[in-house]
Amino acid sequence: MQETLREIGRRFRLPGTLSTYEVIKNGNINRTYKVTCTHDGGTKSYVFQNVNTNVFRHPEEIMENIDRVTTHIRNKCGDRPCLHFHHTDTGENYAYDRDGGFWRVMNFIESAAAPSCGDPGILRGTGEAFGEFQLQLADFDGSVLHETIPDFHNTRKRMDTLFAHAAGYADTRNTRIFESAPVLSRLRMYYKEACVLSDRYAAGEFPIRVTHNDTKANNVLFERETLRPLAVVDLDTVMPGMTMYDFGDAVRYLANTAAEDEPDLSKVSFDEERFTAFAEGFIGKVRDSLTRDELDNMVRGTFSITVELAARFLDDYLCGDTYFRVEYPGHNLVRARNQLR
Ligand code: GN1
Ligand code: MG
Repeated sequence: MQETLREIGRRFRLPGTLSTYEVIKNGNINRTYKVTCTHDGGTKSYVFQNVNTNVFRHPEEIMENIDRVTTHIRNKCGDRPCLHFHHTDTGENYAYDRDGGFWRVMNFIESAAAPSCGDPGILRGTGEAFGEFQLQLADFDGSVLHETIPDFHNTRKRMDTLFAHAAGYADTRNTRIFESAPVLSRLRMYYKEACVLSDRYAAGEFPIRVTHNDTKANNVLFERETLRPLAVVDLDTVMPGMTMYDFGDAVRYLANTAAEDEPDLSKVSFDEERFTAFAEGFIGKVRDSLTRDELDNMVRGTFSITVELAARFLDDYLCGDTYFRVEYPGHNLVRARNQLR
């Protein structure tokens, strides 16, 4: 790995020599490293990311999106640190390694921390940060963005895909299909309700907003000293979408008293205090920019995206864990059950 990171450092013309690196364990898709270089007696750190091109089929398009979005936001950040991507000597904000791996390099914000999300102040800040992000993009023309993953939050398509795969395995010896049966039947029960919002969105009944689409709490960085939100990261899926799903995905993750992949379901429950703290932060920011219809559907958004994630995890389980990174064979099934709880 060290050799690849060195090679990538050279491609991005980073000054100095690579002295240390560590894996940043955050995310189920890409691989992220903190890389520290020594230069002129001092050290400087960077974030290197190896993008999963099995998930993101056109990674150059993501980088074009990110360039547009960060340029737009940078003008609104004031003196707060923002995400900044480095460029190669040929002017791209990405590079391929010798084995065809796709890499990007960004600044490591030294003053930032990603505190764990039980604290109400942090949760309110998380809501404010995602709300603010939405506001910053309110005057951004979403039609210039590539759709990095088509139908990413099309709940009906996600669930139909799962059901089609399940039907395909029905008469086979795939043992995973047996284990999935209770989860599948719960999902069939929720199907109609869960699709309401994305159907209405597809029918043009909601305003098209530019949304983050992956609002996990650990995608907000905080200022270490003041514990104020600093920056929203993970911009791979910034695309036109529904604000109710941004709200809902955050709630799905942070109002859970356990991790999204906790196998002991007795630890999984909905914490109303956490929900309230986040909701006050988020809604407080965006309230005046949303329609009544959107505000009325925030809670439905939480339900829908949670069902959608259960379907995506279960689908990946059935298909042999090719999408989300897993640490053990039943990991995706655990994730799916956890969402349903
Ligand atoms: C993936 O890799 P990460 O953690 O940023 C996924 C999200 C899911 C999330 C669930 C591109 O995000 O949609 O909500 O896992 N990202 C993609 O933990 O599929
Ligand atoms: Mg992500």
